[in-house]
Amino acid sequence: MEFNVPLAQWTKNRLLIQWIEEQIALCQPSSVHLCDGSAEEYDRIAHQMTAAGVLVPLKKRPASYWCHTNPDDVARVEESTFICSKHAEDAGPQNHWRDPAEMKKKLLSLFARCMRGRTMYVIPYCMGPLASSYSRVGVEITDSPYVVLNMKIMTRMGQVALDHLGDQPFIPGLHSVGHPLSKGEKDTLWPCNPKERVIAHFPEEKSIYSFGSGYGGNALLGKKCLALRIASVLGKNEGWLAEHMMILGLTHPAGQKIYIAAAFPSACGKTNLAMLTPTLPGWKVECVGDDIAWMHIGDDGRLYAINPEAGFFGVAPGTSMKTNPNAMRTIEHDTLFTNTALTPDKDVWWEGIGSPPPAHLTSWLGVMWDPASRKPAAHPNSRFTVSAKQCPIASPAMEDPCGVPIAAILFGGRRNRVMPLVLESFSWNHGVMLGASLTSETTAAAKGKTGELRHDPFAMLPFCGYNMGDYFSHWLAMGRRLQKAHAPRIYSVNWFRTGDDGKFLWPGFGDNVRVLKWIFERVTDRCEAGLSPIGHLPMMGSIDLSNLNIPIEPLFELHQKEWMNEVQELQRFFESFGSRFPKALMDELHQLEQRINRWQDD
Ligand code: SAT
Ligand code: MN
Repeated sequence: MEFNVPLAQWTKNRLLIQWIEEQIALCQPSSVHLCDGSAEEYDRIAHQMTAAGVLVPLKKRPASYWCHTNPDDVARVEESTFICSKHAEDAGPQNHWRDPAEMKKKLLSLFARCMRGRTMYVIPYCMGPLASSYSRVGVEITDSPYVVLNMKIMTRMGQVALDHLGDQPFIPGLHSVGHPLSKGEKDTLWPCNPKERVIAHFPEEKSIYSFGSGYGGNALLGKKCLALRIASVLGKNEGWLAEHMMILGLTHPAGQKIYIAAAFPSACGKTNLAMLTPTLPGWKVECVGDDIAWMHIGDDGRLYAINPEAGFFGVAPGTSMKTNPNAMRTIEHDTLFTNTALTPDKDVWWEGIGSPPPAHLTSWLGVMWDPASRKPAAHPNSRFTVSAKQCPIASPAMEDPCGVPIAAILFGGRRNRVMPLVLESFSWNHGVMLGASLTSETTAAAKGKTGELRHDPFAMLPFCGYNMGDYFSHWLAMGRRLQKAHAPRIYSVNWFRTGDDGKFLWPGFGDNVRVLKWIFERVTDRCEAGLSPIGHLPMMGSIDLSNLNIPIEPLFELHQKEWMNEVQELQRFFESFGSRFPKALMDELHQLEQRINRWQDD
């Protein structure tokens, strides 16, 4: 077997050496590349992929590339994602469960000789700042050079991760595109195996196996697989939280700063919120993370969050100088674009970029785009991969090993009705119920129909590695451990309410700072709130609407009937967790129901 460096020289970690040797014997690659994570390594792989026609270098953006995937490999595949706990009840009704022994058998046959004709890459990576005791090291073995480039951007990868690991155990992740090459067979631009896709997690042994897809969360195992599904199990066992949340710093014009964490389902605006350009003068936002938060209780009884990632894997369509100028500046160079459109002068283009499509555009399918086809030129789930360091408003706290203290937690989804613009919970437990109640329209981030309302508690439905009933209990338990005076306040927000004409009522993006300002004033005890049956609402005039000419009332319109339906639907959903659903949360729902029944609709 040909190695780029001798294995024993690359690492002294015996567990790692043994695991790599076993995977080589199983997958039978033609060569092995042990990653060091250097810039030279990245450039060398990018050049090889360019020579093979997989990557197209961009003329307008230095050190940036465009690529497009197999049309059957464009998003996360939830129906092929499994939690393989010993007992089905431990995976919970929200997960697809498989018996671990049976799944292992299936995986062994899928992975047998699956890397023939390919290079096996071994990627050690650290999730979280290198100096943080909260960080975790994973090792991903993959036959996809595209995965190597993405992991280099998204994580602290290579030698630094090996150093952090030392001789300790790591979280193994085996990944293959599932497309071995026989002698002389020419590779395709995007090898994958849509018929045999499996993304399997073993929460008891803490391991990950992914077969058949090379895209995003299916293949970059540090992200959803480790930092959410496996980490959620670690968090439950060890007393912390792994959440699908962005983290931002918000500074008042007078200088006081707070940190906010916010959970929204995939492709619902976490990145845009995390990089917000405030439309209110004097306010400042800094980005700590755009997708995942690991939160621990500090010695002072407060909740601290780190961002385990080092980069952004952001949705391209809709990103423009108007909606997210900081993201646009972040992706000016050293960026990978996947499934956007490509302009004839070798730049990227997507729907909502803020300029009309140029003539002779290459679509995400790699062919000349026909505007008359009425099909988008960029795939709705097309993405940019870029280092978080490039963000002009990246928070220096991103590297803080202790994380940032969280003052407020937001839950939001796409709801065209029912949920008001913003709502503050009465208590921690009521806030946990708001999280558990999160419902949102499906987006292109996952395979399947878009625009359908579904329950997505805590925006974790596809990402919680264990029974969600237990997960709710864990949140309640965390609340009991937090010092009452310092526990973050919990909010529900909804930027997506529409009027009778179907148009959004709220401008969103930079104007969301108006809602953040109200939250800032609430958590720093600067303003009173009004009581409603569903929670605390802003008093008339307390959302700053200066220089914004919109009526605010429709954004807070509540109808008793709609809320009765909402409660009934939530009751049905909560009951689906059976005895694993915490009684305290059902009590919260019943109290809400009583308040709604007593409520006078006006
Ligand atoms: O899981 S991905 O990383 O592909 C994107 C998402 O769904 O958040
Ligand atoms: Mn996400």
